[in-house]
Amino acid sequence: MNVRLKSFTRALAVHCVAGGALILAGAALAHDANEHAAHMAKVATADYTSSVRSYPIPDVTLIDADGRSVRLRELLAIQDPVMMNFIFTTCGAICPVMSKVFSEVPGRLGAQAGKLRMVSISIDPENDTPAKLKAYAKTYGPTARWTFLTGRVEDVKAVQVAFDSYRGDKMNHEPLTLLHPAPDRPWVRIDGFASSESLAREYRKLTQP
Ligand SMILES: [Cu+2]
Repeated sequence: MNVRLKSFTRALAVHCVAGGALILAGAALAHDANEHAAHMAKVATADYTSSVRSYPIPDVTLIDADGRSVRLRELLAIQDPVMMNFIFTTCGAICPVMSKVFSEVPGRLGAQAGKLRMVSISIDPENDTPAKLKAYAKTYGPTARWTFLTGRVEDVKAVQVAFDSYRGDKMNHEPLTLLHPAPDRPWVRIDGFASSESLAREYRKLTQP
């Protein structure tokens, strides 16, 4: 099985587990039961892979949960370390888990969190208005250093493409976390279901001397 298919079926398994229901139907579920069980086991161990990458940031202006314009290049050029992901508010499967994990990371890091900034970009901008993002953010606790972004469909797509996370349809999205220790450093891409402990560990590796 090629890597891409593997990662797709893993994401599919995640949907099956977390959603408690088969969200995707038809040909997508053609993988056999044993394989499915194996993938579920993998998910249960929360495996992930990390890789160092450079990403050109598209020059787009997005909108935060307060309706303010945010030029993404400026936001990501700040000196503070950034932890970023892609979510959408009506997701019943992996996004609630990823958002919960994000919400736990600062607490796990304590003082080591430093100036960590978190950024979550909606991949469903047609539905995710700033008001909806604001309500969603509230369910995950204090968000003073956590920016939720939405925007024009083509701009959000450009960002997903730039970070190699565009999968055509929001239901195909895969768990992904992007860590950026400083503007002059590369990104660390974390594919898979990293727990808050794992993200805190990866963050410490990047930011502690
Ligand atoms: Cu989701």
